[in-house]
Amino acid sequence: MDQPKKFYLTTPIYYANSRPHVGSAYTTIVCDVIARYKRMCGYEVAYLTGTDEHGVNIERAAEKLGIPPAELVDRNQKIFRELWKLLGIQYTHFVRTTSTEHARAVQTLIRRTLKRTPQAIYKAKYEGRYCIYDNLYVSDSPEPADCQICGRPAELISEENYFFRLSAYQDKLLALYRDRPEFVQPDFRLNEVKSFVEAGLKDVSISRKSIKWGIPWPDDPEHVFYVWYDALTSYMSGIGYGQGPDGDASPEFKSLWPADLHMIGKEIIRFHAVYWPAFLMAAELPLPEKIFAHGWLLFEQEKMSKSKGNIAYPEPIVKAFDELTGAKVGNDALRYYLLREVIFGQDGNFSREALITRYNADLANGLGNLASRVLTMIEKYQDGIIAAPGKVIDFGPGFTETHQKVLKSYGRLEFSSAVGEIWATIASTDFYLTNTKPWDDSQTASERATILYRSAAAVRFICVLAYPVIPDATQKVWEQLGQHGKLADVRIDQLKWGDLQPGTKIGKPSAVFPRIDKEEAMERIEAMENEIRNPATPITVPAGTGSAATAGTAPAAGTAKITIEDFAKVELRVGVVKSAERIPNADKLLKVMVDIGDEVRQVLAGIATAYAPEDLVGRKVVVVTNLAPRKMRGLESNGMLLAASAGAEGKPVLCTFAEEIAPGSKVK
Ligand code: ME8
Repeated sequence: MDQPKKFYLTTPIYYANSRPHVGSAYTTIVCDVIARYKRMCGYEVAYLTGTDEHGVNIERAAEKLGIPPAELVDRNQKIFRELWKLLGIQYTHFVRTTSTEHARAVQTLIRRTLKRTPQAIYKAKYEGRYCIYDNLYVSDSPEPADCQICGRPAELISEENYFFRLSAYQDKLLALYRDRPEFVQPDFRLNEVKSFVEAGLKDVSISRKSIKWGIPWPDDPEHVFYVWYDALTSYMSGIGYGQGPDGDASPEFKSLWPADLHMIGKEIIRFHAVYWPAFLMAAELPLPEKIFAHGWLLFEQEKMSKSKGNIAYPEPIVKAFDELTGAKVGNDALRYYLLREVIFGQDGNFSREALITRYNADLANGLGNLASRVLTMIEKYQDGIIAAPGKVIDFGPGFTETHQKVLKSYGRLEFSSAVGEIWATIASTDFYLTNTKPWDDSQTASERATILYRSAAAVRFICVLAYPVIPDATQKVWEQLGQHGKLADVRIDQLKWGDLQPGTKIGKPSAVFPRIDKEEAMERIEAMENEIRNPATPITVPAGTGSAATAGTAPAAGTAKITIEDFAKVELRVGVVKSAERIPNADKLLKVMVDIGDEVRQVLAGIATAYAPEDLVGRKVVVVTNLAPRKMRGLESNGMLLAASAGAEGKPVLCTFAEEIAPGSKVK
């Protein structure tokens, strides 16, 4: 038997100084789609990710928290792994740059370089400006300069370092770009890289004396490796470089290297398309096949980034969708949105509202509705059996054409067009059903069987093609269609229409994408994001009207008892409503100004369905006054109004007082 073809794919390893946001998760999600697609084409895929755990920004972040860097990175790498698990990321290798294996690999690489190309490394004095937030040399002169990514002033660095003679690689790199134009993609990025190299290359410092938190230079431990030399080597250390019997490479490394694809974001292209090939050339190691630099996810028109603080986190989105629908849909919703909305390679705007809209329109009303229509009719009219079509139908070149187009788009990493093609088939199948009306009494059993077979075959076809993007729901529909096994094992490149067997008994139809209420979803996402931003919330307060009450954080009956000291942490005061108003585009929230004795607070309360704003003025309420501020719909809420939650619908009923009581009085 033929050995399966191998495909080795990497994401950048993530800085372990903070938790991932939607922008950073984007690279990993995209790679997971590629990995799943390649596996469905028969490849044995190795997919590497990991955490970048050295460098000055980690050292400083740990210092701020008063913990050792090792503890900080250990804590943070777990957050990455948990997130990848939540997002269903099927990576095969996870590198931590603080591992001994990785350190050995970095040292092996430099030793090999010193042996093969000794003139590539030399010692000299370095003076320049360096951004500690983006780990980037901003300028090679001591003059003050701001970082081109985050805009902050860069720090002055002056020390004796080991240098890599990058200047000697200008011609070799230009020849590489000329001979292998696919090496850097998209092509407009290749042009940027070429212009950069053509303008002349300066040697780069690849060690540091001022930093302790790094991998020691072999035989000169006063120096640690510059974090990018260290980090780039992870693509090799993670698959066994430096661990083999010959001191260089393990059998796994030999079978996987060079990588087929390094997927990265555009801001780190220089490191990957200029430095990395030069480092490898000097070590006389093969170069990766391809580097693809995707665009940024923007949030409010700016790059979503931890140094700017304009961040959306993936966990609240996924969990809010799952909780509100009672189904595992959040992961598919996020993946679908990112892959569909952003033209891969370009920048794209991220908006939670747009994500919810897409979910309802394309997933709930689109695929979910089509699958449910078809399955319900098969159950109703054919006792749950996919009957043979009444007449032999030519499935038509249309589907073959779609199949080819989708494969081509996936192959070119044009995800938005792949998804667009698949959804066009959803629309045309819906249209076909509406036109042929299998529910019409005038249909004979044979006519109906033809329509339902064709529609079920379309749903099956869609499941296979959409699986890399929305793996959870497609697997569910697959099973509901009575198909066996894992979609992951189906060969997407060999998909055939006729593979749907007449006589198949379908499973129980159930909604795979229940609709979601936009406002409720927004509130819940924002509440969970606030929890991430202000993790120190001492205890949660049951049944209130602020976001905590709707976040599903209220302890269920029977949870652990709290002490009186715990309760005393919650500051409750009498408030009197001074004014209240609706918030545009929010059906449930009211903006309430409430007098709590020594100040008038703005509190956002989810009571608009039960109270008219004008009826609230003068009302006495109970306010949680020491709740960390949180933002909802762009407005700050400084506290929470307590309310009971009535009936199955959870209608809010505000807590109030029958007696006269002054605003600001303590409630205990
Ligand atoms: O760069 N939109 O790590 P990192 C799209 N440790 N992608 C984004 C993004 C955004 N708003 N923000 C971040 C590093 N990314 C280095 C890599 S590799 C040898 C070392 C992407 O945690 C970014 O482009 O800053 C990169 O692909 C990934 O998140 C990790 O970024």
